[in-house]
Amino acid sequence: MMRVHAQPFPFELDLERAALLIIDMQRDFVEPGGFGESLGNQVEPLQSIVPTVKKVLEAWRLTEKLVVHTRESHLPDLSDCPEAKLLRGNPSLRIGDLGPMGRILIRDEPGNQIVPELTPLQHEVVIDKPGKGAFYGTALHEILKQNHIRQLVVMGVTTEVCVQSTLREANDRGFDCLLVEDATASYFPEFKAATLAMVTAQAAIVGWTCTSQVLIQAISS
Ligand code: TIU
Repeated sequence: MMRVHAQPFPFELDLERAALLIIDMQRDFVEPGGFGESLGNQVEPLQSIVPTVKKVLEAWRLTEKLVVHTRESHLPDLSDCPEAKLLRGNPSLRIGDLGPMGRILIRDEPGNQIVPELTPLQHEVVIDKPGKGAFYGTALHEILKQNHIRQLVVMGVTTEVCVQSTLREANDRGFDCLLVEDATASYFPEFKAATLAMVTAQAAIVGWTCTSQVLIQAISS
């Protein structure tokens, strides 16, 4: 066990039972021309965390513990995309339309790949997920159980959408979650701040948050 300085109180990290979970650091959200921009968002706040996510990932890889990457993606025939999701809003490009990085949010298209700085290693787990939460419609829970995981260290985008949905799904399944504050981002800074506050409120009702610096210090010691 190692004690990590965290909000709302220290997190007792048990590396033997912990996995690093990186949510949706895909070109579709982080780079211009993808799904995120098609919804009317500026991608710069998401781009700005890539070096921090990379630093934590590199420190975690040295521990040789489990790494899981997720991608929000749909099958080319859209059979796993509910009509409500497909038709929602008034985006400049809909899911499945051809954009500058291939078909928007479609599995294996160039825009659906994890950004090159964070490319998964061969042995790392990659979960393709049709929803915002990483547990819905995926094998994530089974994989975590097989690896005897009880704690999740979470990074990625966007804080209040896929990250928060995943934290809540994980929390209900009995995982203790530690969200890395400067390794998560939203298109809306006020939504990121609100998410960090609501996750840790009420004595860690959903989980804990910490900085990348204290996490890296803890796992590197
Ligand atoms: N739109 C938005 O903020 N997020 C998503 O659609 N997906 C994820 O958060 N990955």
